[in-house]
Amino acid sequence: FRFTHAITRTPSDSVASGIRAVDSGDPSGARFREEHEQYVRALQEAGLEVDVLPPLENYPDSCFVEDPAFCLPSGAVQLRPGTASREGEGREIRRALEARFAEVVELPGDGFVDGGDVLMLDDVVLIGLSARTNRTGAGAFAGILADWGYDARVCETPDGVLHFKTACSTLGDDVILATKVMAASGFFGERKVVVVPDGEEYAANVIRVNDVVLVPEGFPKTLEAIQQEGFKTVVLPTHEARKVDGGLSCLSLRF
Ligand code: CIR
Repeated sequence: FRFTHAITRTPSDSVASGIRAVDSGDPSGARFREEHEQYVRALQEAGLEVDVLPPLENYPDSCFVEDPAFCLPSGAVQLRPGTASREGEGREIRRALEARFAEVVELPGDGFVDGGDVLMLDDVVLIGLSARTNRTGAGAFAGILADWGYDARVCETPDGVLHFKTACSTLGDDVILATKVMAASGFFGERKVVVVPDGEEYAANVIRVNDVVLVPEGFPKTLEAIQQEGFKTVVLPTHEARKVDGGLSCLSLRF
């Protein structure tokens, strides 16, 4: 499968008040936008046409566009992020989805799903329950996926992990990158799992974009492990995103 498009959103200055589990200082909007420009360029160099949506000052975390939507070849789903300050982000991204997809469906019911909790594998979609994604939301989302011909499996995200994909990523067909805890979960069946070395857990969130894997800067052991599997890598700074618990996958919707 090759991606042709991505949707991103420029970080606002209000990202300084973005949600975080542990405070390591506020991110700077200006520095974040510089990192974001490099990110957009890397997606373009990987062959994608990238929509860059304008910043939303009313939504500090809205540059993390992965959470309010999920995109598949069959259509896009407008999700309902499971934290009060982000709930309206689904509405905000809807028009951008409609510009790219013939079918856009809103998550039915009153449950919550953050796109960061959804991992697409070759033949199955894993939905991680978390503080942001509840059973009602996961069930409703699984229903949409079933209509579109995908099998979904609902999994428990390990404790202490914000989103399911904070701790794992798809590197390629049947190859997963995961933290030790996630690797031990059994969620990945027979697939090969490359385990992120201790101390580099943040680097479990990478994105495979066509011929390259985008990897956060500052995690040399993980970088080497990915390269040893034969993948071409591009290293990107995510220092500002990280201050508000964001990673590379969170910053785009790819399809
Ligand atoms: C949040 O807590 O919602 C944001 N500060 C970070 C979102 C990161 N998104 C993701 O992992 N998909």
